[in-house]
Amino acid sequence: MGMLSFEQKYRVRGGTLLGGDLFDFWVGNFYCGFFGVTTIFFAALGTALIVYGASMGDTWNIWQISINPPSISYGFAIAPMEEGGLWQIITLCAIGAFVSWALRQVEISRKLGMGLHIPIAFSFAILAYLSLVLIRPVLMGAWGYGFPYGIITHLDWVSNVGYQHLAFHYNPAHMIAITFFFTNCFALAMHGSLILAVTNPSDGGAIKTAEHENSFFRDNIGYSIGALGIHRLGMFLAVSAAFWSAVCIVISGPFWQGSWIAWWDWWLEMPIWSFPFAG
Ligand code: 07D
Ligand code: U10
Repeated sequence: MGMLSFEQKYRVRGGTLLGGDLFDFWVGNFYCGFFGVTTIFFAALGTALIVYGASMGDTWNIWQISINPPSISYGFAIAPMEEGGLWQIITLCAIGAFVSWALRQVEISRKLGMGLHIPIAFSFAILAYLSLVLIRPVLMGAWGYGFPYGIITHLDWVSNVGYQHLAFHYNPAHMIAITFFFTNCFALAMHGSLILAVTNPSDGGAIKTAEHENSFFRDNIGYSIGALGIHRLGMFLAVSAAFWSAVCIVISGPFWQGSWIAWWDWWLEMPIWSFPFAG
């Protein structure tokens, strides 16, 4: 059972979105709930279909296994199993499992009487996934624009789509997404190391307090965002990284074809450069 004293108090019935009392119970540490059942259903079915798809392929090499989307010529049709139909069902299972997981997070948050920050943050990860297998394929006109489910093959897909736009580093939304990912990494490194530093004093030393945490950053960079603030910053950076990732791939194809380098021509074409006095 739970490790924290308050769990006995909050491990109560209610707060469910669907199913009422039916699945309102725990299995050891884990809350079940209606969406726990649907998560397990979709995840198990999807995983089994991936293994089935691998068995129909020509390799058991973990790096080479790939479940490919249908060819573009199928458009939005349901493809035969071995020609992308499997990918379509696995995609449905993945979406079902991810959304179920988010809704299970909502139910647990409601039971605990806390905010919905966790399911909201996870929803941005789901959005990024949906941008690749649902939003962009729908805007482009075929399921075949989704990425293949394989370790090497999905990397090949990223490379191919990147070079279709000549130099993906010039995609402005990709730039912003990367900046958020790297800043997030930096912030988490600072936060993790700060927490380890204050909670692991030298032998016989006392564990340090929030005053020390604030003082460290004030002495070092002249500013401390605070214990609550660093978590708000972390959520903002993480959610923004996923959001701008979704934007960067949705604009590539549906809203901008060709080179991302050429997109920056708007700068060269600004009338200010052709003013008479510009020399
Ligand atoms: C999509 C994950 C969602 C996860 C969910 C949960 C399970 C459960 C359970 C194991 C968003 C999944 C849960 C499965 C499993 C158990 C127990 C998060 C997602 C729902 N790029 N690029 C990105 C960089 C280049 C290109 C994103 C860097 C090249 C294309 C990110 C570089 C070219 C696409 C990023 C770089 C190129 C991207 C990916 C450097 C290739 C995309 C992260 C340093 C020649 C993709 C929405 C992401 C994208 C994407 C970073 C280089 C092309 C910002 C740092 C120049 C085509 N690139 N890239 O999306 O935006 O996270 O996807 O060079 O499609 Mg890029
Ligand atoms: C965390 C946390 C937590 C907190 C926190 C934080 C993690 C428990 C308690 C911390 C988190 C934040 C503060 C959040 C904000 C962070 C981000 C958004 C991430 C990105 C960060 C930034 C964009 C900020 C980056 C800022 C930097 C790198 C500071 C730059 C500083 C300088 C350039 C000055 C460097 C100072 C030096 C070297 C020493 C002192 C020097 C001076 C005062 C200058 C004058 C110098 C002299 C008098 C000495 C003579 C000069 C010499 C010898 C040469 C100097 C040469 C120079 C070029 C300066 O988990 O919760 O809450 O808060």
